[in-house]
Amino acid sequence: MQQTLVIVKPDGVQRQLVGNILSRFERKGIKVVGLRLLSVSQKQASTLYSVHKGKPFYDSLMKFITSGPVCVMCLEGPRAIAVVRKLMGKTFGYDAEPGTIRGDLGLSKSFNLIHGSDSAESAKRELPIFFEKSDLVSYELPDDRWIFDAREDVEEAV
Ligand code: 3AN
Repeated sequence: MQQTLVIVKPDGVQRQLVGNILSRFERKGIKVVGLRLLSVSQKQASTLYSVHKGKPFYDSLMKFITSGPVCVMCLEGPRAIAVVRKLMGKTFGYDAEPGTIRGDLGLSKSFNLIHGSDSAESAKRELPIFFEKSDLVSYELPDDRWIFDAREDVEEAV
């Protein structure tokens, strides 16, 4: 099982798309194990986007992510990191495939609705910015055994 960080960015919260976005992950069979609505602090934002420091869009990215409430989630499932990235679609809404979150719901370059960890290392680094271990829950769902065949081999970095 992998855990990954998803953020519905300020544009998604303002446009009341949290439910729509969350339900796509739920329908897929991915489990929500942490969920919070919060305002991102400067410190959290600079840690989250440390890899983009120095890039031309860094300042506007920082301004945007701190501009209003966001919904942060810890999502869990087999191959969750890659699956979430697929459901998100390509970075820019105008470029993202129909059927994906960005492809269906947005057309902007900078207002792109959602962040998702891009690797196991990123997830490991990003989750603690918003969640303590004790914020996350572990639970079984009745459908779990129909969503994923436990005999399947899943090789993944956690
Ligand atoms: P993704 O969110 O698909 O992982 P990244 O990690 O390349 O995309 O970029 C992080 C964020 O930086 C994006 N979500 C987007 O908001 C912003 N961004 C990336 N490239 C650009 C760009 N060329 N112009 C404006 N914003 C950008």
